[in-house]
Amino acid sequence: RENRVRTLWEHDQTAVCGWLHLPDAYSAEVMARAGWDALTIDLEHGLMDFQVALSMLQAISTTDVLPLARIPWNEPGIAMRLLDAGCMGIICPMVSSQAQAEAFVGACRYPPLGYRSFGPTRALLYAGDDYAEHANREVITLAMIETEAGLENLEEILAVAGLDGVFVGPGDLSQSLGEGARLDREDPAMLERLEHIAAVARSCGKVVGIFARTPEYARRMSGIGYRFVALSSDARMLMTAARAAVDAFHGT
Ligand code: 3PY
Ligand code: MG
Repeated sequence: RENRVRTLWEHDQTAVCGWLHLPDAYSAEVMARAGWDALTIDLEHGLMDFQVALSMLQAISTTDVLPLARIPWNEPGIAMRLLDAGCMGIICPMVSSQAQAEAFVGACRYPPLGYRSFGPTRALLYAGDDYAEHANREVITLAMIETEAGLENLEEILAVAGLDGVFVGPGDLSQSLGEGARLDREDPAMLERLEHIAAVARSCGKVVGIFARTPEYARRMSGIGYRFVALSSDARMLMTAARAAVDAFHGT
């Protein structure tokens, strides 16, 4: 199967990623038909457990959308299980130091590049019998920059071999900086930081991504070099569309 996200990155184009909080295979399948380049099953703030995440991966793989997951924390066991289940990339929250980035990337790479244990149960079905030969090349690793320390240690984190890039969590980053959990910030202080992160990552030849609430903001980020934009969430989209329909009925 073609890795849509890597193909876009090879052409310096932006991948747009849907975000799954609903713990359900059918809703994942519906989202997979919507034209996203990738879908992230969010095991940090989403409501699914491993069994449901597995059925969501099976639903997503009825399409060529790239299946990714955000792990709940920088813990190798869950990263390895999700990769074995056929996830083609892992987003790790709260990476604040080079050592943390190394631990994360190592969990996602087979030796000699890392310490991932061998046993690609469903990954073999998803990605072919030769999975083990290309997994280290294929699997995407994104470390989240969403703490003050992570921002300070950005260069060291980006220097980790095998890390594909960094992914900004604006809510946590704002909170960590003492500015409250805010998304889609337009203020110069935040835009300057976001431009800095993009410039440093790109100068290291790495990808930079961000979570956005609106397509307008995601496009703006794409315009300043962000090549992976995660947009809203299934639950938020459902709520927005449902509210709009009820409001339209009432004429409000
Ligand atoms: C954040 O904004 O902190 C995120 O993790 C986005 O998902
Ligand atoms: Mg966060």
